[in-house]
Amino acid sequence: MISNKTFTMIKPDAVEKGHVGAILNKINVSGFRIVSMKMTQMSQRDAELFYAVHKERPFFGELVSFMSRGPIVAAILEKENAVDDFRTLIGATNPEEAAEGTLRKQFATSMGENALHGSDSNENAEIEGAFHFSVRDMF
Ligand code: FUP
Repeated sequence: MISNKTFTMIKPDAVEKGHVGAILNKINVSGFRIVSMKMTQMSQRDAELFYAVHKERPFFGELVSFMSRGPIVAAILEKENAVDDFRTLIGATNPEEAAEGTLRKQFATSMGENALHGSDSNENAEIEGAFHFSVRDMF
């Protein structure tokens, strides 16, 4: 079996609403193994760096203030086909377009406050995982 890794954040909206346990359970029963995990809060600069690819977009300021307004749960997850399968599990960026049974359908409230992040490629999964975790925290 070829396992690969993805990176996720349970975003401040979902942490504030007490959805961490339910989200982690769904991730586990969907077959993902937790490689690394922590609760942390991103500074404004952390969020600007993490989302630098979006810095020219009109929503960048809101995205940075949202992602730094409270704690998140960051995790590296492992599974066969992890990147694509996790994006299927979380659903579309806009929760109104997210399929039934997806985490964003269940827990997101808007395009901006959409409960979870999931890496969009193996390369970005590696970069994003390394943003939050050192090798000694990968199990
Ligand atoms: P996704 O890959 O589904 O997380 O979405 P993107 O990488 O396109 O966007 C990253 C984050 O920017 C989203 F989670 C929410 C925010 N965003 C907006 O607030 N408005 C938009 O029009 C697009 C994205």
